[in-house]
Amino acid sequence: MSAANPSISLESASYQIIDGIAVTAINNPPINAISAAVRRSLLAALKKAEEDGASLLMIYCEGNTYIAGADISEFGKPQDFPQLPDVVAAIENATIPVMVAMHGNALGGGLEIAMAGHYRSALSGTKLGLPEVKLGILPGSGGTQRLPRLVGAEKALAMILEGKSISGEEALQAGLIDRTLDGDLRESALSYARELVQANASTRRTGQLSVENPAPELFAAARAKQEKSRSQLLAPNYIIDLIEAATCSSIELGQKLERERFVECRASSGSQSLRHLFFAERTAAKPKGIGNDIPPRSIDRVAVIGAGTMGGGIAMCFATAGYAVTLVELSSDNLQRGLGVIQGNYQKAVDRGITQKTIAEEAFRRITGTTDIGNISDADLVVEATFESMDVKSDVFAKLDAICKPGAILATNTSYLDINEIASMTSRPQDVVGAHFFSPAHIMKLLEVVRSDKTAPDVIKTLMQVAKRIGKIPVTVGVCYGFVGNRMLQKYARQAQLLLIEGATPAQVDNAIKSWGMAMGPLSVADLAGLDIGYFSRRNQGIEVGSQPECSVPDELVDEKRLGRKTLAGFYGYDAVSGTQFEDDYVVEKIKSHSNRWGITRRAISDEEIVDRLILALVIEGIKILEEGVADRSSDIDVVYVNGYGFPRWRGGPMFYAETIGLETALQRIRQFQQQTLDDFWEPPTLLIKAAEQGSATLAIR
Ligand code: 3H9
Repeated sequence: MSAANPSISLESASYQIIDGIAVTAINNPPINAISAAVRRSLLAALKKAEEDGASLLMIYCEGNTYIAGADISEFGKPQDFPQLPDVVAAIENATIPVMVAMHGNALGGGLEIAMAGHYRSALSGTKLGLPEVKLGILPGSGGTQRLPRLVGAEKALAMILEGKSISGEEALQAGLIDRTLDGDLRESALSYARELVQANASTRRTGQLSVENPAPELFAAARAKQEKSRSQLLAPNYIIDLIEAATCSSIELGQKLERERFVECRASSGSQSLRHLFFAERTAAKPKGIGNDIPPRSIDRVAVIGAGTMGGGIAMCFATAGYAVTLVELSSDNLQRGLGVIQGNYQKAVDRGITQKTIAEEAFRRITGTTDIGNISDADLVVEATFESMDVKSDVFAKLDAICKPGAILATNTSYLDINEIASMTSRPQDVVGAHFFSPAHIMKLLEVVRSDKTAPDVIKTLMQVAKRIGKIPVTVGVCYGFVGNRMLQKYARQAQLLLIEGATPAQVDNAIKSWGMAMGPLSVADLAGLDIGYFSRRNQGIEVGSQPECSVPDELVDEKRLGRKTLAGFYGYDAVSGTQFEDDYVVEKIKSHSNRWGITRRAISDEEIVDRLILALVIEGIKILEEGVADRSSDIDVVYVNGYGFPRWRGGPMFYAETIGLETALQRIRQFQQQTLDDFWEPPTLLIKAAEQGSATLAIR
């Protein structure tokens, strides 16, 4: 029999004495983030437990997770007291032992609270980590000082620099926790608490431990790796400094330095961008007009039509996530080739240590190949990934309409084609939707979910949920040529071509934008994709060969069979043995001759102009997309760009970047380009003018 006092409420927690043990349960759904109310509740519980003469304070959380971190929505706003470092210090210096019981996600400030406690326990499936670096910050409440004292400098460095979580079992082995719990969290934690009391467990202060001497080269090697990664964020180097400081300084000194660095990182533009994306990605998962009341359809069996590069990658996404997949190809040869590529990709993942062999083999076994499209009549979701031609896709969708069971979702992976037209080939346009994956589909995170005029809301809801299950970041977009990402990319690529004709060289354009932070330059991207892709796309749009300044150079390169990297010649030359890219004088001379052809006097173009022309082209097209309602929100466009097009995360996406430099500044620069180029493209969009006139900091005005 246990003697329990009635439970009392403390703002965001409950408090109860059970058998002389003070038990406090934090309750701040959905993730028990450390809000000001949670901080106050923790201090109140501690004070009360000491006043009540409790033998121990046990802290755990209600709901499906322990504290998953500080409340990031409070960052950038005036902070309410007490601050987290004060709460953490009070817990460590408590006069009675404090035991923390964790489950779900024990992250960031949550783990920092636990490390300040004197005993730590966790359900086996708990994920424990300090992921702050992913938000451009560092642990700001003693994490960089206490983790190395518990698990050693090397493990702490790996955990904090990568921001990856470890399991309860691994945490036990590493010395981060003292006990794994099983079964009911509260009961299991209470029995551990009773054990501690019976054993007269004392207050053990992590801050008084010292860090075992790390290998001498540990920090130099970490700095060298960091240097190579060319990260523009402040946090990684500071983390290395702080863990090094933990090996030789007192906890007080270490924490003082940590706090200073934390505040600096939190205010940095890099962290603001990453926090913007954190919320943007979660908001994008909730398309406008698709409420919680809409039930999703049930998806078990998936079919993919086309076993080429895209189809194979898409099949892998579903199979890896546990779905049974039927892969359809026209000929047995193509099917076997496609299955071979899939198997090879799984093997590569095993060789690189990304997947375990058994998991990869199980996933591959979930894929069944067939050349008979009639075999997919029981599929709940079909993803068509055939050749990008309206004729081919119309034919496939007419067949699907005849074969598939009622209610099956029919998705097309088209990049450019009109999904309203594809849907009209069926008697069930409400079930037709776009599922635009990015290549390589089994790796790239972005999924554009394209809503046609008639797509039913539950189809969108289902696809958004399935996307999350297969590890994608989905964004709902409307129908237009190229949807959001490729439509913007075309304007960006066009500026790159015009810059060449006006005076720049391929390497100058690419280097300028890469130094700014893009993963690759537009001309290297064009060479990698193959110049023939753009060539055929222009012909499909009825644009005659070489008929415009922005396509005369690439059209001529294709006519000369310079198709890019695959032919070792494109905008660049490539070394036949090493594949190394180099600026090719032949191409530079060709570009100059095209400048002459168009009557353009070449001029020196600054890197600043190159960057502004390219990025503001994205911004203009993004704003038009917003005006037309093709994207629900400007933050959705940012999510598309950082996850699908190599836009630097630490700049937050093109729309956030425009807001960062100021909409008035963006407008002025666009007007300069309008005057300078006399190109209608630079006509400032109404939404931008309105936002700038109103002095708005964001594009979220209507
Ligand atoms: C930190 O701790 C700093 C300290 O070192 C020092 C301080 C002095 N704050 O992701 P989900 C919301 S920094 C506010 O969809 P899941 C999220 O927006 C923090 N809100 O669920 C969403 O809201 P909504 C270190 C947050 O199950 C809802 O919760 N910690 C926060 O897929 C559900 O989120 C981290 O970086 C937050 N910290 O994944 C962990 N976290 O429903 C960040 C979530 O309105 N969080 N929300 O859209 C995560 O990684 C995931 O949310 C988690 C759950 C794995 C916990």
